[in-house]
Amino acid sequence: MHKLRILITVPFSISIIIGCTEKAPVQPNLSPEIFSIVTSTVLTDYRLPVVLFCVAYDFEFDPLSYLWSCTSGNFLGGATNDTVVWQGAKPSGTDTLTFTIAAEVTDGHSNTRDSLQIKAVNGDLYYDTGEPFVDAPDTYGLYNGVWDAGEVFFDLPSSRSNPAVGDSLYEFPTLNGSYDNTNGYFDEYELFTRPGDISIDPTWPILYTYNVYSHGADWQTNFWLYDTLHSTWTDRNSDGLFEPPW
Ligand SMILES: [Ca+2]
Ligand SMILES: [Ca+2]
Ligand SMILES: [Ca+2]
Ligand SMILES: [Ca+2]
Repeated sequence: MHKLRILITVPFSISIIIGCTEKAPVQPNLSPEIFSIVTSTVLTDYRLPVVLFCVAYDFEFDPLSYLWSCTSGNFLGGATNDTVVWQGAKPSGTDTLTFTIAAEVTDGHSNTRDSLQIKAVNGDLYYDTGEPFVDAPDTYGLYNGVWDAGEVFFDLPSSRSNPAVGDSLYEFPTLNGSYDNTNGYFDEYELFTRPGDISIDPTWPILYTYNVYSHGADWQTNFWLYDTLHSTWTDRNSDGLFEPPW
């Protein structure tokens, strides 16, 4: 009984093995490779779009499809090309928001994913100083660091608006003849002012980087551009242009 079973099964097994070796071997698919995601910047003002480019390759020359995603913000013009334009959401106040941007590439068989982080800031940082003035001592010889009626001040141009964000109401800043105190708004002269060190000279609580007697006439032609000699604001996205936080 046992001898009979061996005689039947052994030739059958050999025929299966021979049949397999005759077939062409199945090549596994090679997944597409993402070499890098190239970005125009990793730190931006949230109002400024960022261009991203996914550098991907398929070693079998399969056609590639792209799909981008982000934790927040929008892809202007779609998210299915190798190059996309992304714009972040608005951070609150002067916060910095971090976004993760991901690209997924497929050759129709398998996917490859890569991502990077972009930080978005809500404008550049300036000092809300009010116009520079000469503080006067009280009867005890002390300076209070704030402008009081009668103290000498230097009138500087201001319009409290900004062409950098397409403000159509922008008017060239003009002198108004009165003292402008700290007001919670951005005034153009605040590109060039910062609180002074009262321990150095208490009569000048606000430092101004141009000649105060010129009343702004000696400002650079384009005062929105960062100027290492005179600008007192922080260019948080390093684009050399002032974007006020609002
Ligand atoms: Ca004072
Ligand atoms: Ca004024
Ligand atoms: Ca102000
Ligand atoms: Ca800037």
